[in-house]
Amino acid sequence: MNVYLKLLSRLLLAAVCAAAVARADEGPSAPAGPVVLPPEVSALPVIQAVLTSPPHVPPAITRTTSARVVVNLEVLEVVARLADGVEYTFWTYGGSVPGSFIRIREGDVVEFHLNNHPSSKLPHNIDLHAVTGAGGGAASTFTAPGHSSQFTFQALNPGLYVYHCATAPVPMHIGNGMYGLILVEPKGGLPAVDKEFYVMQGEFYTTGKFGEEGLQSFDMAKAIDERPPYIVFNGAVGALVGDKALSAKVGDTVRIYFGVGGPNVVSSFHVIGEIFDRVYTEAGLGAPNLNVQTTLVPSGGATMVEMKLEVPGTFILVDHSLTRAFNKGALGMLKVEGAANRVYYSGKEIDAVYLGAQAEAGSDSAKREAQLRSQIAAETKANPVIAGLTKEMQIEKGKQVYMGLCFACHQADGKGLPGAFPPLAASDYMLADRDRAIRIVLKGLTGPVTVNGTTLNSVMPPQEAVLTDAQVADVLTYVYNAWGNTGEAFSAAKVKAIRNETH
Ligand code: HEC
Ligand SMILES: [Cu+2]
Repeated sequence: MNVYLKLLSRLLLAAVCAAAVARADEGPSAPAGPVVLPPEVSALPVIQAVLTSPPHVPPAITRTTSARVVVNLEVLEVVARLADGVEYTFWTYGGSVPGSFIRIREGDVVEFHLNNHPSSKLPHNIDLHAVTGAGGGAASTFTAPGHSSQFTFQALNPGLYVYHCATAPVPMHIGNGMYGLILVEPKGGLPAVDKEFYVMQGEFYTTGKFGEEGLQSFDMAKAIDERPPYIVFNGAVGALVGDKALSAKVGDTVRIYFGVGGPNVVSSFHVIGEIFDRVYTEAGLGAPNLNVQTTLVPSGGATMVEMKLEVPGTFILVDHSLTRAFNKGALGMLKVEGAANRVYYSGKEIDAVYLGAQAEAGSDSAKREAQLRSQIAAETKANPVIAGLTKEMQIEKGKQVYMGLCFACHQADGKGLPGAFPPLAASDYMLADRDRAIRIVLKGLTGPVTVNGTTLNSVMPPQEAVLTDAQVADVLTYVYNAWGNTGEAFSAAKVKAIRNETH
């Protein structure tokens, strides 16, 4: 009959039979009535907690005394996008993955309400790692659809803590998105920063492969084998890219509250092109580690990283176990605007490409470029009509960019690799739309793409942080004129216009 009732009775039975056995997943516990608070606690001001969905963080706490904080968290089962064309039934706290960010202060007495929406199909609960008490609140919050549970706890330890569902089967509830972060600010507060962000990594065990379209469901066998098709930041592939990228300005100090929901996979958290000035390892509030490149974050754990942004650009957040980033979705972006500091980073030195033995053709083309340069100089003196030579020059410069960057995937002969990288040689897809080609090089490409009748569903990383407008124009001029392709030269001005496009 009713799945939920069956499950509930199974849990009750398990609780009775195994009363003495410690369980990670907690079934229901009978309500004991509201706690009678001592007068000094009941005298505390009552404050309604501000909850935010990712990547937002509630404002810093400015009060200097404890409070009774009321948290109202709603459990919602929602169908939402996991990747382009891929949907998933997420179980959430507050409608988002990760769930709402909760911010309280050390010493606060929290009146916690867990409200399970009537449209839910299953009971849920919550285990907050910030709670000192059996199950972290799990048994006290076991809540049927259309019900609400209340319990009280005092935040004894400051820190950044994961919360998650602990209803059986626990890995399935977490694997469907039931996790989030609760920050317990220390009494003295945290150091002030200019921007704070909320990012969590978690993996999804879909029945279909990565990118397989349609509504996907949870695959328990894959979960047990720890073979997730998706490992993502903030609940979906691309949740933090393009117009959803995190944004800041040069000179800002940013803090990322980074957690791992799991249920299984740990993260080697790294930001490409930045160094964490401070890492509060495992979100412990002792002295931070300084000048860290990559920090390991356990499943069911968190960290706080802080970095001052010295130069503009797009900085890529990854799990540095990199196939997770480039093939499973664990990739986000931090876009930093402001004036360049070319001593810190001279992003425009276009000839500094190293060409290894594999890219011999590239170094020949460097020589050829030098020849053409002097030829142009000579020719310009005698003849102002130099258009043809400029295109040839762009082709040679573009070839160097190609041999330093694109060839690793699309191959030196432009034929790609079947099943992994699409061809650029005679690519009907590429040749059909020049602006789209510029956009792909700048912004990357995800989702299914059909080239010469063969469909691939992979990820091309964006190159906008790596290449100048001129380099993009040159490399496309090269690929549009190599391996039998023919096409006009691309202009840096056109690339610039597309780079500045708003979505
Ligand atoms: C890390 C590997 C990688 C690198 C480096 C890379 N690409 Fe790609 N590229 C891909 C993948 C994978 C796809 C297909 C993406 C998809 O299926 O969504 C792709 C797709 C494309 C496409 C559209 C498909 C086609 O064949 O017409 C173009 C054009 C393209 N890349 C050009 C470039 C150029 C130019 C560079 C160098 C500036 C480059 N790529 C660098 C992996 C890469
Ligand atoms: Cu649950």
